[in-house]
Amino acid sequence: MTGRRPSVVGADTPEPPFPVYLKGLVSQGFGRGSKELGIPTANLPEDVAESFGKSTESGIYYGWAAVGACRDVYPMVMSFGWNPYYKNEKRSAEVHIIHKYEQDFYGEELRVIVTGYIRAEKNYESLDALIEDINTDIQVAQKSLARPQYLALRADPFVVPTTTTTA
Ligand code: ADP
Ligand code: RBF
Ligand code: MG
Repeated sequence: MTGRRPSVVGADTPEPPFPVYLKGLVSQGFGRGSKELGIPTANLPEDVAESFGKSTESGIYYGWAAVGACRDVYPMVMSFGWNPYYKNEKRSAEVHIIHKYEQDFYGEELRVIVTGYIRAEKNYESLDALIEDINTDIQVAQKSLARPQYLALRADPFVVPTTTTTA
């Protein structure tokens, strides 16, 4: 049992180090089947994850995300943590965008504004428990992002490409 969790996290205005701006080409993950769980996670490049780790701890974060030339900005939840796959030498940053995409977007530019921290990473006894917590993370992100100072970042030029920008 995970118990009840707060439905909104973080101050009403993002506090340092947030907002944190991350950008990179989507790379192949570890094929752990996130998509099969209904929760695909797009991986940011390792060096981008490394730079995020300089100002933050491991855990689950929320914010805004946009892909490629598309000007639509969606809420996102991000898992940032040590990766056993690399014998815990590297941390990965995996972004689940809260939007239904018709196609994969490997190799495209992913732009993310991390606006706050949700919780620490946990070890789960079952996949169902993990999925339940991720679904709660998604609700927490949506509610937390509905505040004015967070909504304002959705229009930030960092995530919304101008019409003249080339990738
Ligand atoms: P991998 O192990 O390669 O990360 P996943 O099963 O986690 O595989 O799938 C991630 C890929 O799914 C992303 O790189 C992206 O191309 C695609 N994708 C489709 N919809 C989404 C979404 N809503 N959020 C994140 N990635 C998505
Ligand atoms: N994996 C964990 O082992 N513990 C976690 O607390 C955890 N939280 C996650 C939260 C979010 C929002 C997302 C998208 C993934 C999370 N994962 C967690 C899953 C992990 O990073 C990876 O996506 C899965 O291992 C893929 O099946
Ligand atoms: Mg993934």
